[in-house]
Amino acid sequence: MARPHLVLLHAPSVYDFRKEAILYGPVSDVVPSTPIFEMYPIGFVTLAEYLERHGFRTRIVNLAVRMLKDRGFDAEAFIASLDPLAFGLDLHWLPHAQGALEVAKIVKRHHPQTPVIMGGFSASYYHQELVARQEVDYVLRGDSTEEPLLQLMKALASGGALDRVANLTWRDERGEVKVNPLTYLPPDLSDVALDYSHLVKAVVRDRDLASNVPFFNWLGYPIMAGLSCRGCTHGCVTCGGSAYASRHLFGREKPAYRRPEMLAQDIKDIRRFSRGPVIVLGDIRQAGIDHAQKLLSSLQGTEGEAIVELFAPASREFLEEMASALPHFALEISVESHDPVVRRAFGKHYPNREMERTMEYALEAGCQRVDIFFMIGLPKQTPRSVMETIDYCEVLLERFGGDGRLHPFISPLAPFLDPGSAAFEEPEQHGYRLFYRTLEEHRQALLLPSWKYILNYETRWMKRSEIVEATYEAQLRLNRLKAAYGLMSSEERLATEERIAKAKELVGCIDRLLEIEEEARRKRELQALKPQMDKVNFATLPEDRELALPVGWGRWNPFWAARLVAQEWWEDLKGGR
Ligand code: B12
Ligand code: SF4
Repeated sequence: MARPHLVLLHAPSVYDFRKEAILYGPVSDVVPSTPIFEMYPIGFVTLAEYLERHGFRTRIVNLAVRMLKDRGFDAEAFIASLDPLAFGLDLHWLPHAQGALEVAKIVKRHHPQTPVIMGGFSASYYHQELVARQEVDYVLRGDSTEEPLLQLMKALASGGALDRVANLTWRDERGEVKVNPLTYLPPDLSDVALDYSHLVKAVVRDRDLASNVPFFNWLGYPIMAGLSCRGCTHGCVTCGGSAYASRHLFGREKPAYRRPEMLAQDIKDIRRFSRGPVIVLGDIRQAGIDHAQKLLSSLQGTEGEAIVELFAPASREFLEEMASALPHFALEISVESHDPVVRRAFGKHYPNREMERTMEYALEAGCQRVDIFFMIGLPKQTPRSVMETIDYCEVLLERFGGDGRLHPFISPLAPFLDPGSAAFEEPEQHGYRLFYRTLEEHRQALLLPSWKYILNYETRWMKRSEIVEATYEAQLRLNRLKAAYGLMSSEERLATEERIAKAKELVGCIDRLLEIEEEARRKRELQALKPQMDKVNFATLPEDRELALPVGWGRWNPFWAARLVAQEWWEDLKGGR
């Protein structure tokens, strides 16, 4: 195996999650990860592809999945065994503040001379605080760092000047922090490729399946993404990727779009080797309806499950076009609240009837599934309003739920209000109160024993304890409703109910233990609760955590995968690797 130039490491949100006694809460209920957020940013795939295209061998190591899969996996020894020219770590999502910094420290302990590069949305926000730490050498800012990372790798390989690397924050020989200008901000996505075949080949090249999988259950549910844009035209006040945040953080005035023909090709390429679902990230109408129609006509009749996001109501004609292009399409719609006043305060401006019509048109057009998402912790939202949202779910299920295609979800805005979002920057104006602001404060908060204290905010309308209580109550009621409408079996309903009851009990226990003044005893008693906490934290993980290829074999096109594997073996042989 040849030595990689760059190793991209993805840390769990809390490095020592296997030892720390923490009740993470339902923070990852609507994403494929567990609460330690083991999924790496898809940017890892575009970064790796870009660097390899320009001659820099890049290896992805999902430490979080490896630690989750194998309780005995020694992450530190593994890091010590690597020997690249540089390490890259994502601090994309702020919930990784503790894990990513701890991994950076381990890297420095074993490789004091090897540069540590960080990137991602949160790294961009906290770039100065990051490079002031000894364990971090460089931060690349921006939502598009493929080219700046290549410039940095070239400079590191040849001893070139660092002040010319775009978007770089670094320390000079005197330890002074330098912030290079944000000069790289591509206006479109023509130069990046979300090429998953790179992953398949890397598995063969590095003889390492577990390090490459994007999240724990990916082999069983191999969802892949098509990227329609970077940035967003919308202004949701709690979102760190909104138009407001992109402008302030990256100087992005409008999103960078992938050309429709290119995006259609990306999706068809995925289809060649995977029969799993493809999610198209970003509402495809953001660049205008013509752009969306061009994409749909290039996709005409594409088979397989395609998940499409809608950020606002859609017309009947549009949904019919969608059905003709993607006959097995599913929709994801975040309406946030049943109450248009709350929704407006959040930054979404449409009445319920328009979205209800959208659901009706979609289902009539043959949409396979409509997922509707509601959130807890919003401006102007009270505990009572949260319960009324569940009443509204019943109204929707009564109207559309007959054949099981409509699926409502409710989850808390947790663990953190996004840095860079309008609500984080101007909390009082949006009715928020922040408990933590700096990176270090968030890092420390992640080690607190309950999500009630990890939450970095409360609102004028709900205290942290009310957010926690309303979440469990709403999830309990929604669970019962879903069982009544045949969306889950009675065994599933009972199992979820038991888990929620256990979680509520643990929140209370932790509160009581936190009153113990003697630190050693407090820690000991919290530690004694860890097995029960983990039963709730990782309830969705199988007991037997082996990852093996055949798990989701039916979802793969074996001929195409075999072709990619053979190609890589051939390259291996030719290159004498
Ligand atoms: C798609 C998306 C998702 C997908 C993730 C797909 C994936 N694996 O990346 C899903 C739906 C699963 C998701 C989940 C979550 N998300 Co999200 N997500 C987005 C969204 C809409 C687009 C991001 C995107 O596609 N970017 C394009 C890709 C190609 O680039 P990228 O992955 O960002 O990587 C580039 C740069 O960030 C940077 N970079 C990243 N890592 C590194 C590392 C190094 C070393 C370097 C140099 C550069 C670098 O360079 C990359 C290439 O240019 C943004 C909002 C927005 N409009 O941007 C929110 C956003 C990023 N998500 C956010 C959050 C909070 C979450 C969750 C924590 C929510 C939750 N509680 O469940 C989870 C975390 C999941 C996990 N890790 O397990 C916040 C992050 C705010 C913050 N600063 O913390 C955002 C900004 C807004 C939001 N609230 O949704 N998300
Ligand atoms: S939450 Fe709102 S602002 Fe953020 S990416 Fe989604 S639609 Fe855009």
